Amino acid sequence: MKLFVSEGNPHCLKVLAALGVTGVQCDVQYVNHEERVVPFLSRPTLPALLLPSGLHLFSSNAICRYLFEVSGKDSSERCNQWLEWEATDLQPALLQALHMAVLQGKGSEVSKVLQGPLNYLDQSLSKGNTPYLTGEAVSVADVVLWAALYPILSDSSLALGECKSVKTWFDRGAAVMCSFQAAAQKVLQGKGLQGMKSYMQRQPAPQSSQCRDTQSCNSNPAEGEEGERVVSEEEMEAAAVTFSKGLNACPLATNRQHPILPQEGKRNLLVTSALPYVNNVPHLGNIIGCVLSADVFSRYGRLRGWNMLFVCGTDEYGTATENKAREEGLTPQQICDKYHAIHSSIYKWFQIDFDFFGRTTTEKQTEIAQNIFWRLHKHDFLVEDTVEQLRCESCQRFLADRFVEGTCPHCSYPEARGDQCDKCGRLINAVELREPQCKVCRQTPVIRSSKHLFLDLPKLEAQLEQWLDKSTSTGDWTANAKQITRSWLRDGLKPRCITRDLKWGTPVPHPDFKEKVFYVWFDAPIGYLSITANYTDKWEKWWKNPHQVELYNFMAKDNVPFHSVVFPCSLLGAQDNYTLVNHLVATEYLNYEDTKFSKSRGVGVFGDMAKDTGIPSDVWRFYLLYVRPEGQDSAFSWADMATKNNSELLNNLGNFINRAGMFVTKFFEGCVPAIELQQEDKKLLALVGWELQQYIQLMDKVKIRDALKHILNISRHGNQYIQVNEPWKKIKGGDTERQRAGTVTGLSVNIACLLSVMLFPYMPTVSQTIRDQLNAPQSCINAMLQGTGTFVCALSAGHRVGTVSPLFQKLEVDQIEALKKKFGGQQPEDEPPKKKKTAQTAASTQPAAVPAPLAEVAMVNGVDPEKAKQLTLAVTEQGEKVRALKAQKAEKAVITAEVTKLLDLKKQLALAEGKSPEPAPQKGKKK
Ligand code: B3M
Ligand code: ZN
Repeated sequence: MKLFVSEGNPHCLKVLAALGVTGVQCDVQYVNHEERVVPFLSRPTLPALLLPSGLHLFSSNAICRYLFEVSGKDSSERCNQWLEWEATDLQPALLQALHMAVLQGKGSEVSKVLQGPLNYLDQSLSKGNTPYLTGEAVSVADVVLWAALYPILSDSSLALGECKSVKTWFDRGAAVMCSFQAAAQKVLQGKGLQGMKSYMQRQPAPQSSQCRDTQSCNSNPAEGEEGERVVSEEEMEAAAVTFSKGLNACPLATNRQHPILPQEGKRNLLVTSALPYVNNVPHLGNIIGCVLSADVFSRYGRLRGWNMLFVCGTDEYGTATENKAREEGLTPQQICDKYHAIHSSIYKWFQIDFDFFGRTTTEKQTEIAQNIFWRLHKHDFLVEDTVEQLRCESCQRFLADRFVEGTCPHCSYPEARGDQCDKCGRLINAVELREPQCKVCRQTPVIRSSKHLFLDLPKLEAQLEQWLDKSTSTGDWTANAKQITRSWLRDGLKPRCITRDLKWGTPVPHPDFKEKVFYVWFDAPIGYLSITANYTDKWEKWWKNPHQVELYNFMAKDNVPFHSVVFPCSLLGAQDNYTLVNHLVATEYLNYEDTKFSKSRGVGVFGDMAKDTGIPSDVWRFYLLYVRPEGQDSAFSWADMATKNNSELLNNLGNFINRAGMFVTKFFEGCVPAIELQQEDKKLLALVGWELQQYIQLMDKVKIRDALKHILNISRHGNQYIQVNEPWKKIKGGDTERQRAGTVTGLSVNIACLLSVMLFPYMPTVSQTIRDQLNAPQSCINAMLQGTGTFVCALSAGHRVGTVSPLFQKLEVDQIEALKKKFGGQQPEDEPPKKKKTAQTAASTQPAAVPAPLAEVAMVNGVDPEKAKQLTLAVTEQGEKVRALKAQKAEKAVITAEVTKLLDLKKQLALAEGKSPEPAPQKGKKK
């Protein structure tokens, strides 16, 4: 058994204490915070206990309980209740207290946050009248609570009030846990609370105290289960005052004038999204990861009044293009032209509002890439070396990294690419792959040597680290971006080859390397610069101006190391005052239903097909952003898309906006009635204002998915307000009643106007339609998103609205079923098994020289022992994944998707074993 812990992590104290008290034999290994000990979790989780069975436990309380059980002490029901309380009541308060004490220097306020739980503990101890929590002896509950409270209670500088029983209990524990205290010293590095600083800095900030105090925050407010937020009188008055100010003082929205250049005294943001490869059609996962996320943020930034430039373009060089050209019988240039146009039209349909969408095969690219090359050369950051390269004799060419697949030398993942392993994330040199295969013909390539140029990353490492420290601590890097970068640096940097034996690329200008071109990953990021240069001659004002410009890079997580390590090294080494990334925003992966998108299997929705579904572009955007893989992998699901469309867009958002507009039309002849605010209205204003603030805070930090939920919260508040006030009844009453109906209507229609603004980054067309229907003044767009958010009355009494009509349409079950079928590809079991040494990927496109699929030969009567072996492994792995997700209390949709995958794997396994795929009858069902 092996226990993985890290320094500064308070959860590790608990498991070390349990280890000390139980005396269980176990290796303890200290690892870095970011170490991904449990390989299938998308986030590092420490502590983790590796069991002899190979399974991991990674909830600190579960580990403690396990250690007690191993030592023969089963935990009682009472113990379990305490553990539950620790996890749900004490931990959130503790984390907040630690956050305040360690990061905010607010030690004096810690007692406020902890008072409640400590009082509860104190009363329970004094009532229980036993030395320990559950009786006469130390139990797992004592150990867990004791260690959880250890950092706080052993710090005498924190005044924690009178909790006599807690104090006696804690001191008693100290005597029992003497062996643990040495471990605690180690975890906290003898620095007490400050020993947790670097750990705490990496944690998301706990819920705000405002939120906690009212006891009403819901971790998933979008589900609408929350109790009411309690709003103070002051909040209500302030909201009313803001609202009444109206639009007057607000600046007018200005149109963009190209070329956009940095401006003195403004926030100048340069936004890029990863340059999509030109050789294929992007799928929904590509779209949400890069261009759509960047578009939402750019649209938002423009509303905020920031000076934004959003550039992107197709990544056109490299073997992938050469290959595609061969497949389609076109020249590489023709392929680029064809697919560049396809990409452009897809993004246009998705309303991606680039300031400029260029491409990498331009003269500017050659000029800038060669310039950077010569600068690196001059400053001595290039080294020459002879390399062994993989060459496929049957295809008669050197294999680019992406065109070789094999087993990862680090983690043994069988489908690692020649440049990177998708499982452990490490970068690989193609020749290091075990059992390499040419991806085109599946033959084993041979090794040949050739002279190449390398970027001397080790020489740039110190400079890089210094820059990274600054960039990651001052900018908004997503957790995965930081983690991937750190794990990359931890392994130490090696020189990286920047030249290739290819034709289709930017030529290497050095006379000794005349026949070669630049490696795409050296070349492509320079595309950001050259594309900007094709947009404006003054491109250097963006790219050589780090003091005036903030750079945001959007991408999927597999692109991170090239943007955080390799490219910054190129620019640092070139020493020309380049603008380096300040905010690296990386998404996790989006799956398709319960599987991966796959062009070859026809699985998933690709960009060019979305418009043929009849579902509007805005609805696609909404749903993709709703499930944006922000922080963890997520899945596109047709059924879920229909549900979200019907419940959130139609019943919640659309319903509210439509009702508000219709009341004005039907009850007030199309003119906004006078608004006379009462307490209840002010309360609504405060609630709406709060949601707006949350939205702004999240959007500022590029939490696009989270921010969207606050828009939906506002319309939920609005619907409830209308429902309670029933303007359709009041309009038929006496003067006071009619006036009340007027206020409710006036307020609602103004909320609809606010919603149109907040929706603009997500659903630009719907946003405009709402404003058209309400005939809203153009200036309202910029007005509401100033500062921390200002909800003002934009449609004042007497304002005439336009023609109001429904915004959304229901997605029907049969429609969704049909779409699901259409894009589902072949059933997995119909597909030839993906096996090593079989022609597969290119079977349809490379008719010549492709051997018959061996898999079919090896199968006898459908029984395929080799496949069964692989599937058995896959079933075990998937089973663990499902258990882990359940333990993490992951989202239901995510769990369901993984369970479906598991069932499907089991079915395939049964088939491969020649059994009937019917599930075995369930034995006594465990509860
Ligand atoms: N074309 C990889 C990708 O689309 C690559 C990104 C280049 S960004 C400079 O995943
Ligand atoms: Zn080959």
